[in-house]
Amino acid sequence: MPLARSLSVTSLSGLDEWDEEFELEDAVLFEIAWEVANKVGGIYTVIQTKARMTAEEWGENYFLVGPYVESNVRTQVELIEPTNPVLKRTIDKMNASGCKYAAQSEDPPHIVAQFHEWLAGLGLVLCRQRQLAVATIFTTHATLLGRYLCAGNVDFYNNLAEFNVDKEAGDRQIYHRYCLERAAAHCAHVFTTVSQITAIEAEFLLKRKPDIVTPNGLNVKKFSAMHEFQNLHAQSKSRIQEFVRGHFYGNLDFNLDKCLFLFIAGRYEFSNKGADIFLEALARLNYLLRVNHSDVTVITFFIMPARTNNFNVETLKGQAVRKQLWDTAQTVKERFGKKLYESLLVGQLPDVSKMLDKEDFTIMKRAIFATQRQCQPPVCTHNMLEDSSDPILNCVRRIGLFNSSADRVKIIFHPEFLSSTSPLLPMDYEEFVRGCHLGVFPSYYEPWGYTPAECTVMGIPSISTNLSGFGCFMEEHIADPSAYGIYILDRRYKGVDESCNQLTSFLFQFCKQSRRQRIIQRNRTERLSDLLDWRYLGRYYIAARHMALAKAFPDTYVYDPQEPSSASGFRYPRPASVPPSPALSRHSSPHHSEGEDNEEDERYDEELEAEKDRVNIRQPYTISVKGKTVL
Ligand code: G6P
Ligand code: 1S3
Repeated sequence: MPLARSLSVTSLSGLDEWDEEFELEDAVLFEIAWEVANKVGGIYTVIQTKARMTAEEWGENYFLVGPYVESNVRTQVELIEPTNPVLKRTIDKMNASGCKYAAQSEDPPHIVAQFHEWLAGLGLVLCRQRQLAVATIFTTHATLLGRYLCAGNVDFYNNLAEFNVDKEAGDRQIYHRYCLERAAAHCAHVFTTVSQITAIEAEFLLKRKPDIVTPNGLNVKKFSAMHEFQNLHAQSKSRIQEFVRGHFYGNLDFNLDKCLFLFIAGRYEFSNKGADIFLEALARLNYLLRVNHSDVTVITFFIMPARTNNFNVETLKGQAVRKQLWDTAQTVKERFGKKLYESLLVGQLPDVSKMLDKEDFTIMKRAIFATQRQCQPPVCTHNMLEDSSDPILNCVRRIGLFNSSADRVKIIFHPEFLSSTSPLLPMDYEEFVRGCHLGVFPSYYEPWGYTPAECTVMGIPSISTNLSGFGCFMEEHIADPSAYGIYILDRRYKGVDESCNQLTSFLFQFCKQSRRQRIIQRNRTERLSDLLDWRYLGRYYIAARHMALAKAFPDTYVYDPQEPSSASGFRYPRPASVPPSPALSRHSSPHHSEGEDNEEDERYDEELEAEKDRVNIRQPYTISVKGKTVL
């Protein structure tokens, strides 16, 4: 029995809503990945954030297949009986035969199956080897060999064409996995990857050029009040400040209101993720801030999971001391309030000099005594299992950034992902990002890079690179990315030292911005979120699926790619309202209010919308089903 569904595609900002309904025939979509309901890294985010949009398109005929991990099933999966009879039969047969390959049904639907990464790729190779009637897509989010080569300090991008891939894979003892990845890429009807830069890498290392690039999107949360995300920044920032009060107890000799919170987060690949160059740039920034007598303090968080043996005592003690000081203040406040109340009850103004008695002072002195500290605030929040060989700690030792009073740049290495149940910093990742001022991701190897994308949709500026999929994508779609708080570091055409200087300069310029400039910049950053929404980027996945269906079932589906035209892409114009550089700021008056900033920004929003209307977005392909053009 053929199943009918409707498909609706909405383009960027709903500019040209396409809502024609058509029969997608009896097709079923499977998406297979190791990270389905199993968080390891970025692929989980791709699948989890895209699921809603894909389910809207495919309804009950969309199936995600992942590993059975009991704890994940309990927390992330709702167990139900399949309603599709063909699928039910298949699952029953698989169950009965111990999960072996089931016999074909008499009335098979058109199946499209998308396999992510080499781990799932084995299924694709077997589908093809057994000549199953399945339209297959293989998506690689990074190449195995690329990741290994980059981690080994190789001049990767200048030597892409030179690598003897078999030998390199063999030398790194990943030959079997490499072969699987390459076989999946070659067997697939459609081969995709997440960015242009990884497409080039795949062409050289896997020897197949991807058919289509499917950039990673996010679910963009829209608030009814336009500046709600600014309020959230202020709320989350105050919670980070609370943590900092505890961490730096006894050494709080800097102005918390003039503190900027920077962070890097992700898989702990020291040089691939650019932690090496970031630390070096921080050392240079520290020097610049000191010699320029800056009153800004930069607190930098490294959130990268490593092997640990829980939190360390000094870090926990910091939060305990802070809590104790807070409790003491509350106790004294209550005693003070009681005396004040008694005095008012008898119609007298209180004698302020007698409001605090000896006991109050004793309590306070005891609390202050507890804040005395013989050591500097710790760099690392946890006991590291490989402390002496840890690359971040070793680099910190070399550059000497030990959180001393003289340093304007402080470092906090939190070698565990954040959690709202942590006794130290009880915030989840999203809350933490919102409270920071700048995300720094100077990666050398980054096929896409969700971290700067997540910053963008939350209105937090970020630094990425022109070697990351995200950085290249933003460069392509924004006329002046840095004006929008998207700083793109040149790691492609510059040497390491030059890139490091550029990074230092980005950081130093950022530190020189006034609060008002930061607020305006955050407003601009947040405006880019439409660009990263699955509502727009999901169309590339749709195209990949139709391309695969057309290749596997040419009698039913036709896919007709069109020549790209200059009008096919939207580029955010340079913001005209307020210059991004502190030197060019039009308002020097200290009385200029945040309200005025917002009005000015709203005017700019209108300009931007008008520009979006002018530049229409075209589909780069058409799709027809049984001779009828549907897209
Ligand atoms: C948001 C809040 C403002 C606050 C500002 C602080 O914009 O709405 O009330 O003053 O954040 O910005 P900053 O960059 O200094 O953290
Ligand atoms: C990969 O995860 P990673 O951090 O190892 O896949 C992600 C999702 O496509 C991508 O954002 C990231 O760049 C890749 O490196």
